[in-house]
Amino acid sequence: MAAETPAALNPAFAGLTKLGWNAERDAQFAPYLAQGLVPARIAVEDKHFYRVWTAEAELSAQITGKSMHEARSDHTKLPKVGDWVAVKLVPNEAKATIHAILPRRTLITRKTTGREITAQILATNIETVFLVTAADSTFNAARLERMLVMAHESGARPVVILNKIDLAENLEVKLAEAAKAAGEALVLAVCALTGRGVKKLAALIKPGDTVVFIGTSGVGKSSLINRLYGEDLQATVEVREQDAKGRHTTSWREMIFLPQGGVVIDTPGMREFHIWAAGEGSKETFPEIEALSLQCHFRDCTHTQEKDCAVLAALAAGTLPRDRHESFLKLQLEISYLREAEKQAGWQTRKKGNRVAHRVFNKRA
Ligand SMILES: Nc1nc2c(ncn2[C@@H]2O[C@H](COP(=O)(O)OP(=O)(O)OP(=O)(O)O)[C@@H](O)[C@H]2O)c(=O)[nH]1
Ligand SMILES: [Mg+2]
Ligand SMILES: [Zn+2]
Repeated sequence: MAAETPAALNPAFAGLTKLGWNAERDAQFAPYLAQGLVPARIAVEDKHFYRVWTAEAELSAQITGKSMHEARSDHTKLPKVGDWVAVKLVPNEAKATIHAILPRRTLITRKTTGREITAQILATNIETVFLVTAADSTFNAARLERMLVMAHESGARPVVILNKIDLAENLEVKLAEAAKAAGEALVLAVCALTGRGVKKLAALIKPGDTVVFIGTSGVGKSSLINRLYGEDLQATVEVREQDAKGRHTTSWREMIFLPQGGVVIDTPGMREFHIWAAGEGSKETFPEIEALSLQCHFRDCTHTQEKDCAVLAALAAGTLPRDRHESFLKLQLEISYLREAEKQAGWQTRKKGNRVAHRVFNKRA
């Protein structure tokens, strides 16, 4: 018998495969099954209240007092949107308690704004991160680069979405800048207003996939998701509130199941992006600089003033654009600042958790 034959799925959980459940999850869940718990996925998170999806129903859920206590010293232990969890059903009520979180295959974090450096998990167990940016006057290639670093660290595939192309001046220039920032990541120009490019976007989401939309407020994340969904999403999801400008702004993270298959996570917009635990992400964002640096004389070359620096040589020869080098240096500065702040805040354990998630993902890929 072929060793590759996948383990048979527990038929009771077949309803979860469209949400990404698989034989690996089945195996992870075995000990909880023995305790009479049921698998579910976190669909909505609002403070300590959750909505979860089981194979049969959508339930409201809360974590146990014990988990709440444990999470006080490490809030990565709190369930996040996208998490697979083990829940105990409350008999005769559409309620459950969350007892455990299954290992996170990928997770996307950002540094929260404020004086303290803390990582906030935006979503977990995602295949693709759509980094949405608008092609209007708010377009900013440097911000896109920072978003890409964050996405590369998540373990998920990043795709750059340039929305609002109907409002773009010099679209070609912006597309070129986006492509340069994106490196090897795909760049898609779309318009949520007219639906242009949305078919191509939809084609990137396969049944069983989970994708997340990330980007600053107002770039059109929810509008694009509405397009992907069809017409009735606004009626289905009443988790929006109107801000002062009368605009619908997403107020919390939520999972949406697309009729054509695939799960989409909408996130509230953020004012700025910061890098959390950067490292590998920077290399992937600047692959040409990474390639050149292999030829630098010093292994720890900073590409600023060293002798026999291949990056500086490429810059002098004009084969490496000056603005790419500048973006790279700016990013390094930001990373070193964050590392220092991180060290002082004693966040090493959290970083370790992050790396484990990468490894699990890479092994699977
Ligand atoms: N002209 C134009 N307007 C768009 C397009 N996409 C979205 N908009 C408008 O931009 C505004 C913001 O769109 P949203 O979808 O709410 O943006 P968001 O990214 O979800 O914003 P937050 O929920 O606040 O993070 C709305 O008024 C949309 O109608 C587009 O392609 N072209
Ligand atoms: Mg929104
Ligand atoms: Zn160098």
